[in-house]
Amino acid sequence: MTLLCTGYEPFGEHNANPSAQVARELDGETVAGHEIVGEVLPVEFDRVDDELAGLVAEHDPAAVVATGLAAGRTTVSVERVGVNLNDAVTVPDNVDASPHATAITADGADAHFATVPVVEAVEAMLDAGVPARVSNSAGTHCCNHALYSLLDQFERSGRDTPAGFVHLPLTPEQAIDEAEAPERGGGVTASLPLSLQIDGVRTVFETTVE
Ligand code: PCA
Repeated sequence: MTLLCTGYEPFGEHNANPSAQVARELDGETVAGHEIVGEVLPVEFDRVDDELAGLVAEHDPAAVVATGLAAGRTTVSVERVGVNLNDAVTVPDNVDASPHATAITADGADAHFATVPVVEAVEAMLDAGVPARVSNSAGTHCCNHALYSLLDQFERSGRDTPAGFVHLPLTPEQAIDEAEAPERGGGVTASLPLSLQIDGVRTVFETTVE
């Protein structure tokens, strides 16, 4: 079977998205006899559900780990919960949709817990030297939408495939590119090298399927 790893396109003020880079890098790797399929999703609230459903139908994965960028985070963060809420806050999606306090699914549960082993995955990353933590909120943008939608689709269809979401920090290259006048005392946002981010997401898959 396969393992589905999704990343997201760049969005908002960002010219790159490390999650897309991670998905592309992991594409074709094998973990515990399963081949990782890496795919990049559009940052569009209205397309997330169908894109994920299509990828699951196409690849029939043994586990799904979706990933996205959360600039400012200091670690690889494994999300514990997806909530039934869309709010773009101050960052419209890539087709300028900006939902405000709307449900993802009108008749859905308020929240779904991730079904990957969240705590064990974080412990394994820490053991492997990857700065990581459990996160108790994936926010209300497309990343939370992906986590909630995956879990909701699986619950409704009775599919017991583990699914989860990992938020990633900026890469150092991106943090430098986005920094404003650090030589004058301006800040540089927290970052982690892409290689550590890749190790982290691979470890989440290993913990889930091994
Ligand atoms: N991060 C955003 C959406 C796409 C992405 O990579 C989020 O955290 O929801």
